[in-house]
Amino acid sequence: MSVELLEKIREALMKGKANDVKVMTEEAVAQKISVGEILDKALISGMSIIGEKFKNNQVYVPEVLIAARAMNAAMAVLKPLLKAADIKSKGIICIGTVKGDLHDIGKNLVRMMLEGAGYEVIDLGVNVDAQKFLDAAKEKKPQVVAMSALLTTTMGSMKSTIEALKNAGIKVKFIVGGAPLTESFAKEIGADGYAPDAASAVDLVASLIAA
Ligand code: B1M
Repeated sequence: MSVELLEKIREALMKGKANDVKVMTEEAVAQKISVGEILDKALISGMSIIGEKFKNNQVYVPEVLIAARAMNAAMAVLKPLLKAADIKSKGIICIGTVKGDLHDIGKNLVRMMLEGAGYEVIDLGVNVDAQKFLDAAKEKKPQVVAMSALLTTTMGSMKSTIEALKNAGIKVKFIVGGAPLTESFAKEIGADGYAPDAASAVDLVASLIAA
């Protein structure tokens, strides 16, 4: 019975049916299915299937966004219980679109996929300068700082941000992404990793945290 309900939640999440996901998540809670089980077997697993499909061009940005919206609807039900159940997040990530850059659709996708995978994500927004990344890193103590850029003219901000945090003695992994970026650019500026898409960003974060 509970397995069936979790499967139904996962299916509805993948179809982006936010209201159904919310209602069934409430039902699962009422049936005393643990928060961890709802997360792992329904929500996170549904989002990771969507992530894989997105990576393989089997689904596109709109499908990912509506699945993430459904995920958020379920998370609103689970959040108060997460604290009570003392479920630990897999890690803390500070994410932002770099200084001078206002593009946030890709960054938001990365944030949602990371949240869907069980990370606590602090979203610093757009046009984030080095000082703001530095302040957030000091305050939130993330394992990973994640930067997005969509303009060739703003990619340079990534390098200055990495330098500013390294010079301040902050021990954190840096990942970068965004349409104009490449793996070799990421290496050149001293980032720990580059991800071409949101699902790969989740894999990258997992491997960096595990290391
Ligand atoms: Co702008 N824009 N835009 N724009 N815009 C581009 C990027 C551009 C390529 C269009 C073009 O000329 N063909 C061009 C950049 C050229 C360049 O520098 N090479 C451009 C320009 C020039 C500009 C302005 C300068 C235009 C102007 O005003 N003259 C201006 C700049 C404003 C600013 O930022 N200061 C501008 C403004 C805008 C809008 C505000 C109108 C709007 C942004 C709305 C918003 O984001 N809220 C906009 C849009 C929508 C685009 C396009 C059309 C779409 C971008 C997008 O959202 N893609 C874009 C052209 C295009 O890409 N076809 C364009 C969908 C998104 C899911 O993909 O962001 O690549 P993407 O994210 C992917 C991956 O890159 C990766 O994962 C995501 C999902 O797989 N990824 C990461 C992204 N961040 C990551 C971080 C990671 C890991 C992976 O780890 C941290």
